[in-house]
Amino acid sequence: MSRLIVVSNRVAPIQEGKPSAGGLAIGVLDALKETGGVWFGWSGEIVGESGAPVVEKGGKVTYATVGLTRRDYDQYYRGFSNATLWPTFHYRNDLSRFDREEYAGYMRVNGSLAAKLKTLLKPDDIIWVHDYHMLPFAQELRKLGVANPIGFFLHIPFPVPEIMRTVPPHEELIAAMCQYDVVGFQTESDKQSFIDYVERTSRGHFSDDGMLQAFGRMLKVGAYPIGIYPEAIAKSAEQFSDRKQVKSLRDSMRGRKLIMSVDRLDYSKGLVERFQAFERLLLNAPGWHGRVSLVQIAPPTRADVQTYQRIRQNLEGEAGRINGRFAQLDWTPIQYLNRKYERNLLMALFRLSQVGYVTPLRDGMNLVAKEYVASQDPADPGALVLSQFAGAADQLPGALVVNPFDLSQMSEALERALSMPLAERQARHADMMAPLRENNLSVWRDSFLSDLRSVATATSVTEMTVKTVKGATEAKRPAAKA
Ligand code: GDG
Repeated sequence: MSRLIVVSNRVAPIQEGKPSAGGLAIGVLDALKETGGVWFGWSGEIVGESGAPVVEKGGKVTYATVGLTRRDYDQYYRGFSNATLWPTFHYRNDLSRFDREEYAGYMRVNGSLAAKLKTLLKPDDIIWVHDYHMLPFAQELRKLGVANPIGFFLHIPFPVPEIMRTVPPHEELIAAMCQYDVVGFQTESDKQSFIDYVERTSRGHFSDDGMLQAFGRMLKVGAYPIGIYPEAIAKSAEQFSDRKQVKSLRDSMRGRKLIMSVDRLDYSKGLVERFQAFERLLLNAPGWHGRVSLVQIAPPTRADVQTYQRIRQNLEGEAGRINGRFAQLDWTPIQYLNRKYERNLLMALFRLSQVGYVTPLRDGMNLVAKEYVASQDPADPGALVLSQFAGAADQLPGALVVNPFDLSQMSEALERALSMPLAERQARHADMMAPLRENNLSVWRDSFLSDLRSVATATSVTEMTVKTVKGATEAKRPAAKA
């Protein structure tokens, strides 16, 4: 079996089982731990000069990491990736900026990372690239003559063409994405947005077999919703329920109901709106005063990006204002914890709570929603209030689906979730567990990689045939468009 090379912007630290608070790291590490392979990307360090990859082994996974210079970090990571692509792909083009030098830095870093990866590659490796930091990575590898199969998975939403076109080099980026053999999205609607762009703007053609013809290339385009391992999560949630911190929270609740939210601190997660909808519940239904608390865990990420400093201040302000308005001597309505917690502890806290409150304004998938469901005690499960703009809403039929821009609807859903009878909670939980089991993380990985392997084989067979017929001597795989 060929070696799997996973490429992502950030490689999680080598201590196994301790990935950073981020869906990509959690998904990729879990997927790699089973199959083994190489994980290549940025070490998280800023260095004077970026050198050759540092290679270390951790269990079945080989970690190959490189540092970034301050200039690379500012232009590629903070700049074009997180100040242009991230907001735009989350439909926040009001927060997006474009700077030509940052874009040049983004392309340069993709080129230099590709050159570094090339030194580690074997001819039969298959390469799986992840996320918006690396849209042009295959194009850069192809320029260097790499002919291996290369797939790409986008963890975040892909915007409709009108939004995509607000990124000035949009066509270059899409042409670069078409250098992959498989391009995967979280949902059918993200996939459709990409196809719409290519068909309308670049005169591509998508056929029923999932193949897209565009920019002189044939590639597979599909939806591969990322999953979790629900059984493992259920087990750790149960085991960790005895932990001191869980018991002391349970004791401090003294029969009060608990609404749990966990998100990286990010404007796409709809935290302010969520607090305001909870405030509306307290306003409209005073019977809940003293009987329900919202615990929001929000570990900081990208703390040096200015927009993230603003959201933090904003959120602290809102939590303070709402608590000031409603708190009683023995009751704090919102507990806002701006730090990271151990993963198993989070799952146990999910299990302890009566409501999971997951209301992003836009989200690729949202693993927290799936983890919340998997953590529940099937005999007495909590209810899930979930945004219609999370990819997970397509897959969790038992959730109370809300529009996070409608505060009244969210507060009504909270009240309904808090009062939901046991039989309904059980039925909804069972409805959600079935698809979680069926489409677990292995299914996500295996279906993507099986498409990548078969497209790569089909393409090389077609090319061999073409070569034989024409007697051509061109490279095995079509070269990247310059
Ligand atoms: C991106 C896309 C897509 C959170 N706080 C802590 C902690 N977490 C863990 C959660 C969950 C993960 O981080 C967050 O995953 P999400 O999917 O909710 O969101 P993103 O980080 O934005 O992930 C997203 C995902 O990629 C996967 O494709 O679903 O749409 O944006 O697993 O539990 N983990 C620990 N401590 C915390 O305080 N240990």
